[in-house]
Amino acid sequence: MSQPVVGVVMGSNSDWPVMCKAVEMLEAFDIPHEYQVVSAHRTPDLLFEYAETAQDRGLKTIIAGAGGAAHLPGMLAAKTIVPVLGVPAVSKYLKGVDSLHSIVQMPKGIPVATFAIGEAGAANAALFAIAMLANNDPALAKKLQDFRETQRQAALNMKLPPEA
Ligand code: RP5
Repeated sequence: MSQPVVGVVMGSNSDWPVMCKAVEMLEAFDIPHEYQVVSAHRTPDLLFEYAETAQDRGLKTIIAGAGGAAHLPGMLAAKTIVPVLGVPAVSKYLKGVDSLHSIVQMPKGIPVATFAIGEAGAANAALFAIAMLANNDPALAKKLQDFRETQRQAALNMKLPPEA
């Protein structure tokens, strides 16, 4: 795959079942990407290095997923001007509400675009990254339009009540 333009990071491999939905979406759209574990509290030096090198390495967006006291997206955003898209992971005890509040409540000045808790948030973060890239890529914009059309047709074909 060519030079990654989207980086997907997560605080733990336990976030993979959620964050793989972002990776799968990027793969479906043939977006050059990379993914790895970067933890704000377990590997803070790696976090700094990742954020500090992101722009020079060609990343246009970073999708960051974390759970609990989810400071990974905010800390990345503090260290790079590459846009950070935050995905709240589903946490064991508070079911991701803690993650959501941790990520969404960034103080003014250092933004993190925050998505829904869990798989929908991960997939939508990827779609949002794709939409930003599509601003300068007509072929990708067409793919995104086709994706929307597929969903439109699926909704139009829905039967009620749903079949078991
Ligand atoms: C966060 O702590 C991770 O993002 C994960 O959601 C949560 C729990 O991590 P593990 O204890 O499962 O490694 O850093």
